[in-house]
Amino acid sequence: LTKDRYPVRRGEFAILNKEHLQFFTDLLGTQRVVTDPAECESYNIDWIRSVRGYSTCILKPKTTEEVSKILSFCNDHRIAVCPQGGNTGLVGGSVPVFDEVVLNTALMNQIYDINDTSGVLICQAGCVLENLDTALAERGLMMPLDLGAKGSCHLGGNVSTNAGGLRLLRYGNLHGSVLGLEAVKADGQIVDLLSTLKKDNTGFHLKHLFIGSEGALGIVTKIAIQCPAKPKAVNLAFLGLNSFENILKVLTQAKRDLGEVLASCEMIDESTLEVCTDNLKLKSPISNFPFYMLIETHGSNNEHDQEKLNGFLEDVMGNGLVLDGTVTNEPSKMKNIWDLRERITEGFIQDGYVFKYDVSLPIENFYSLVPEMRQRLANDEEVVRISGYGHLGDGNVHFQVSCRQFSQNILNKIEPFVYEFTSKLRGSISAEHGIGFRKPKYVHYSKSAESIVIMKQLKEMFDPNGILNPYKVIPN
Ligand code: FAD
Ligand code: 2HG
Ligand code: ZN
Repeated sequence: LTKDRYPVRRGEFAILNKEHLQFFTDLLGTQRVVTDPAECESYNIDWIRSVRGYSTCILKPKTTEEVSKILSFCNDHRIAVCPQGGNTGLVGGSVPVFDEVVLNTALMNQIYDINDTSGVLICQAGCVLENLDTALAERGLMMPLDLGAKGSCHLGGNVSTNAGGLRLLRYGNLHGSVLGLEAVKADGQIVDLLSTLKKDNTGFHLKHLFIGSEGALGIVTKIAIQCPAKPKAVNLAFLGLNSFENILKVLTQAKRDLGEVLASCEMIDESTLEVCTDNLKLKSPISNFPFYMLIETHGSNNEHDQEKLNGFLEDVMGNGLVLDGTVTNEPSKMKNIWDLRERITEGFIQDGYVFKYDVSLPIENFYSLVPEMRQRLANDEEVVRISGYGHLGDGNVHFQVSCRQFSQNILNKIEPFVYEFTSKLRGSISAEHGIGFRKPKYVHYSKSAESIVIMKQLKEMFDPNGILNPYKVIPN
């Protein structure tokens, strides 16, 4: 357990023994305490198969009270705990590093209330995002967030990572839409912050500490979230362009011409689209271009929206900014187009090993990492592709370098260069995926020394024994 798989040492935590396991099975029953090594495997490996732990015990509580009793016991006995939702996280935060007990929220999947008038949904943390969206659709509502991992990720995982996704441009991030939450601290104390109010300035806004804290301060158990009306009209355009300069012009014009109906503005470069067309054999509705944009509108009147969208498209195609494009409001065609964007992560895995960077940059510099890195790695034959895509409307690029297999040589050429580059432009080295296990030592590129001290003080206050997600989020 202490062997040097990663450049970290196992903390002074207890090794799980029979008495510990007895406590867990007395509390949850044998069915909800997984110890079979084959069954434990999938909880130990992340979605992109980039990190693995060696946990021999997966706990599946159903209630807040059970979470509280587990944490109180673990805290008293110095047992390290890895909180886990759908295990779709991309920074190694959701799987143990060594033998931490995994506390998985899959069975905490109750929807308590959907209020048709206020649009507030209250549910447990383990509800799968897509299931919530389906339940809301029957009531004319939808989740304010959408991401490619929707079929697996849990709302508690989304809240804990402050997930962004494909419609943040229109509906904002979770600091805005989460109205309240309930969390359990490391010592088992239940913190009730489950407000459903839109306005509540009664002192410090404590819920925000749990939104995006990646399981380091507590386990989120319940959430109240503001859900918008499901749009009556949805239209999607897929456009081909020949330069990033033109992408910026089209973005500016989309914001002006589409105004309040603009819901998504994503971009994909040619090399990224190929992971879908070549690796996954998906079909693109238009021929090949150096860049593509997906622009989705959400509105309440299809005639009005189409008029706006068509006017905008006539303009950007007429003046040569967009070379080709297709527009649809047919659900199956929209799904085919969104697959080209949402399945990129899956497609990249087939290249081999992927060095992933999730960066916020000033919009003019959104794509600048790609040409810069192509130059730096021009003579490296190990590289399969260097590409960029992502949430253009939010200034969040997903920059990727894929190789047939992991290469220390390539890694040394990318890091810390990519972080220095981002920091110089006052960007963020993690726009939406978080810090997890992969990035604590790089936090200083985006956070001042004083902020890091406060992060450490908060960790000490919420989790003095450091049992929650050790080795992650907080820099040494
Ligand atoms: P997990 O992966 O299980 O956990 C993530 C982190 O949160 C871990 O540190 C874990 O310890 C902690 N955690 C989980 N549940 C809790 C809880 N209840 N209480 C406290 N801590 C908890 N992310 C985006 O932001 N935008 C995207 O567009 C996006 N698209 C994706 C597409 C694909 C195909 C994939 C695989 C991932 C994508 N992600 C995206 C990353 C990931 O899906 C999100 O971070 C998601 O929010 C994680 O949810 P999860 O339930 O899988 O959490
Ligand atoms: C997306 O926007 C996700 O598709 C995943 O955030 C990005 O795989 C990635 O790096
Ligand atoms: Zn993303």
